[in-house]
Amino acid sequence: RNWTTIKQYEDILFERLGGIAKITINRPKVYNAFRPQTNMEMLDAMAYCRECPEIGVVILTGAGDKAFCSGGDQNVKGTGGYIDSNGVPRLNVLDLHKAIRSIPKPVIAMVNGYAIGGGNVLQVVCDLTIASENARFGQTGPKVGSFDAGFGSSYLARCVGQKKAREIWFLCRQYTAQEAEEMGMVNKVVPFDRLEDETVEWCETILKRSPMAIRMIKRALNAELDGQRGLMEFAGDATLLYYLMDEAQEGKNAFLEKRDPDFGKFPKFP
Ligand code: 2NE
Repeated sequence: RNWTTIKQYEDILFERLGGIAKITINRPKVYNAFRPQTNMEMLDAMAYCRECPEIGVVILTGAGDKAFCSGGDQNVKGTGGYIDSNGVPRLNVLDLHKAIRSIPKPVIAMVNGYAIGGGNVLQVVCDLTIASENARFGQTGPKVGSFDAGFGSSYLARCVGQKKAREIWFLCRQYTAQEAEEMGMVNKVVPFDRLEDETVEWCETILKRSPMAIRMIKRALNAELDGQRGLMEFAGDATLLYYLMDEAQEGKNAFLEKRDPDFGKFPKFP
């Protein structure tokens, strides 16, 4: 496939194929563990995807055939968080979770191997997950001195149920791709050499659908979990739709033309 590079980074690849963007964590020596810089680069790429009107869907994956992402890079974990090049401790993968939830376009995790710890949380937070047969899933926090009590717990439980979510976190076991699919953590499992084809096919199908309809559905499904922030994002899109109507234009035009608005001509739907 002829992916073209959108922008060069150190820790990730950022490519495009028509309306599909692909972000690949490219740190195979550490099984695609992330450091603060990795997350900053992914945030930058996500911001590009959000702004670019031609991009309709984003794939998140890992380089190679071993790992999607093995979570936070334990080599740079220090006191207070993952230490970046300025010596500042951070847990900025949480900003990436927010960006994945907030971007009004589907984000698909293409899980090509281990999705462990913060790597599993990343795939959980994505809208859809397609995994290869060799993929393995699991949390390790309570084994290695960490936990994700955010989306990595609450949204995981929405996907797999409360009992299974507690099992995943309390026991820190690994699960096969098939087990992950059966428990509702993965949409589809395919052989490794089919992974990208299958994911691109899903993307192409999504790209044929109404972008506004998909946007509103993502917002509604998020709002159910995201409380006031979810409602705010949903409301923002309701306002966007209103701004596209003549009725909203009439209010603005009347103000600029220094006259009373004539809203009487607009229908009052049942
Ligand atoms: C992923 C897993 C299960 C793979 O096991 P295996 O036996 O197939 O490979 P190995 O030898 O463990 O790993 C291969 C290389 O990748 C490095 C390893 O150190 C090893 O390097 P070399 O010895 O060959 O030089 N590597 C793997 N994961 C790494 C990591 N996270 N950081 C740095 N180097 C890593 C196995 O490797 C594994 O269990 N990895 C650790 C997973 C883990 O505990 N991640 C952190 C969880 S905490 C977290 O991510 C988190 C959170 O809980 C809350 C918020 C944010 C983040």
